Amino acid sequence: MLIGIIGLKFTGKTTLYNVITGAGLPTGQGGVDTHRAMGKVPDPRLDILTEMFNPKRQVNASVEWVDIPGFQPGAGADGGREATRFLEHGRKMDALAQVIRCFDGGYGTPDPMDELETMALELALADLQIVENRLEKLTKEKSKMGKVANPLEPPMMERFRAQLEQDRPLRDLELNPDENKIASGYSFLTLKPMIVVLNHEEDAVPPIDVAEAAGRAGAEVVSLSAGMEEELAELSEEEAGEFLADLGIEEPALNQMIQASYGALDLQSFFTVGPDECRAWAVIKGATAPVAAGVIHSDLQRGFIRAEVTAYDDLIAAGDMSAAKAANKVRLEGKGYLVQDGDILEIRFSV
Ligand SMILES: Nc1nc2c(ncn2[C@@H]2O[C@H](COP(=O)(O)OP(=O)(O)OP(=O)(O)O)[C@@H](O)[C@H]2O)c(=O)[nH]1
Ligand SMILES: [Mg+2]
Repeated sequence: MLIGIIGLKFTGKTTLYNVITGAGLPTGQGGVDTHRAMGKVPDPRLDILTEMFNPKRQVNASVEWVDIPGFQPGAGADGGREATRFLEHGRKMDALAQVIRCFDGGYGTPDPMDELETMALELALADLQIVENRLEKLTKEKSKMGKVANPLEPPMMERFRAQLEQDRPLRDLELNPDENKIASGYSFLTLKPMIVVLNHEEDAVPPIDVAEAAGRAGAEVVSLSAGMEEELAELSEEEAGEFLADLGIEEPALNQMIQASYGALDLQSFFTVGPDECRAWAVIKGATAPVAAGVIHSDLQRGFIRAEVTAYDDLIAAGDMSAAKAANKVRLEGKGYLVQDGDILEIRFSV
């Protein structure tokens, strides 16, 4: 899972990236390089399972974060190149997180609504260009061959154009599975799951109107203070926790970013346990047991027979696996079973 951190210049992207990856990159320097780092997904349930099963290793799920250089709208030829570069990076991501500056920090009065709208426009224009190029090609194809390869595509692209011309994201449109398949071939930016990060001073109230506007455009909204949390990196975990609690901050930036990412990508967690490893995995909500098995290994999906399923809460209530079995909390489920968040799975398979 690849999440790209995007935004205008000096909004705190690299600061946030440092907070969630511990990378320690210099900030406030207008970087032009892209950085990537894998980050563990913290999950207290997995820590408890590890205590219970005492395996050789614990393997958390992971997310890869990408710090993408910011862009300056309307910055002439050079700014134009920069904008293109940021869009090219963005297309490779599974989800985008736009950081918005809600602090002054010596960069002038913040205008979070303007940043939100500027980015929405930039992404919509980039997608519109693809749609228009495609429509042009389809028109040529039709006049040359008398028809197009996929008759679903021209009306779909027309719909896309109408949507984008109103600066609305493609994410808002209802697509049927066939359309989704066609659209997925184009890496549309406004079709990607979106997180909007309101980066503000720790004692400030994040702008509610911007949060609402972002929510209406289908984004997950996070509000945090990257600058303040970066300073906490010098403290011990315990001291940092106390500091956040004093400020009334319940979830540190990393947890908020993970929750928003899972929300935007519609993911949930399941676990596998055993003497070798206790491990957390991410799978799309609504996935069947074989699809979840396929996240572990394609053989497990291909040769799926059934899954032994224990709900995390049932296991904790029972105390251990044999007590859960005795209490009939370990169920045998077939191919149609829909995996639930927190399920502990053991896949029976044969290939
Ligand atoms: N006051 C305040 N300053 C912050 C906050 N977050 C980041 N900053 C500061 O804002 C400046 C810019 O931060 P960066 O993280 O470098 O911004 P960026 O978005 O990566 O900038 P570019 O890579 O140039 O686009 C730095 O001096 C940070 O210390 C915050 O929450 N409050
Ligand atoms: Mg930066």
